[in-house]
Amino acid sequence: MTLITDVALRRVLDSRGNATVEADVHTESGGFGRAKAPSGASTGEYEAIELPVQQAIARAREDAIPRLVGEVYAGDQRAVDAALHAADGTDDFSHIGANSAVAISMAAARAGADVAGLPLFQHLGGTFRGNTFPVPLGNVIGGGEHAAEATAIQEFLAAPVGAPSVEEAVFANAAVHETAADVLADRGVACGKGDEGAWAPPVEDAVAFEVMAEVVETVTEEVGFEIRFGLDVAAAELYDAEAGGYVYGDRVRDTDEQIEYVADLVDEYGLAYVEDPLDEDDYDGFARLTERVGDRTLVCGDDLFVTNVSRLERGIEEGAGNSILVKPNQIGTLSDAVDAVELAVGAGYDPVISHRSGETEDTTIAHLAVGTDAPYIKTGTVGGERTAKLNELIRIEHNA
Ligand code: 2PG
Ligand code: MG
Repeated sequence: MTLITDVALRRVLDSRGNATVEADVHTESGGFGRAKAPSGASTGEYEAIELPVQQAIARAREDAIPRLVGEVYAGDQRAVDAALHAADGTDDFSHIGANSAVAISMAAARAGADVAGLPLFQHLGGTFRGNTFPVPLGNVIGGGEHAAEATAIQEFLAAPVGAPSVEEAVFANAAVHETAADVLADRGVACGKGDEGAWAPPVEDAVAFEVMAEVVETVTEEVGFEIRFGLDVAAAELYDAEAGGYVYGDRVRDTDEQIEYVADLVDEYGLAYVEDPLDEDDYDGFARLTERVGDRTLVCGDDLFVTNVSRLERGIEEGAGNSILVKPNQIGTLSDAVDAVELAVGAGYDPVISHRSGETEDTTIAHLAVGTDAPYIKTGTVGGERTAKLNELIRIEHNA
């Protein structure tokens, strides 16, 4: 029996030193699941609402937990997530907080898996998935909202598309990260790291492109399989309507120029992936860019789609992008995240399961990526809260 008998919520630390919500779910037969909410810095305007942690915990205790304890089976994820929605009563989790909701949703999934004696990815639907694994996209150099005085583009990501295994891919990304520091040092650039462990050098984006091109070529030769790179432009953070477009230091690019710029980068550097190349309201710009380069790169919507099926439906209708970033805390529950994955796959969009810049040692997204057979996962290269997911992927690959 997986009837939920107790849900405990508490405040714990995330990787930025901020507070986040941890949930424990217990079931009748002794099943147990624990999960933690992540947190974004470059959050999309249309994301579900993260409340201050103590408020999120208090409201969930008052309104959500009574709808779960003694009422819902932990193994029935749809029922758990429906109860969370009913307890919240809004369309953006602004009453109980998406941080409480997602922690409870993921902890219940873990409790359900525990009772069934299954690894979480199998409980989440991975039984029939075959032997494929997601390609890990790893943040190597970055700036934007994740680091001060660094690149304008938020993330330069290693994409080990030719890796024969997750394990090889994870180590290739770590090698790209390490080699990037050497190449930056050779250029006399000393730097620290941003929120996700990527190098945060005080250089123009053009320098980061040169460094990434050199590094992926070097490491490709070393490992013997193809590594490309990609970007999260996080363009909503650069967009300033009053300034007339996308602000890169002293330079402003209007929408036409931005599309031209990104399309040229795709061809010049053979980019495998471009996330949020345009503002979060610009479906038309996404569609125009996808028309131009969508046959040779992934054009991924993060702030554009916010893991929301309504926004994705509009994107599919308009041909905006060919890929969606999937972050469970953007939408609040695992069921909603899986709905977004299924809608995407049905429309030929590649789902990329993703971490947030503020993370914990929680590994749920590694299981979600494998369980839904997602072709990509974006979860950093180094740093404990990132390696927690990467090492879990290796364990899953090894059936450990
Ligand atoms: C993103 C994410 C993760 P944040 O923009 O894709 O890399 O950043 O969690 O700050 O939104
Ligand atoms: Mg993003």
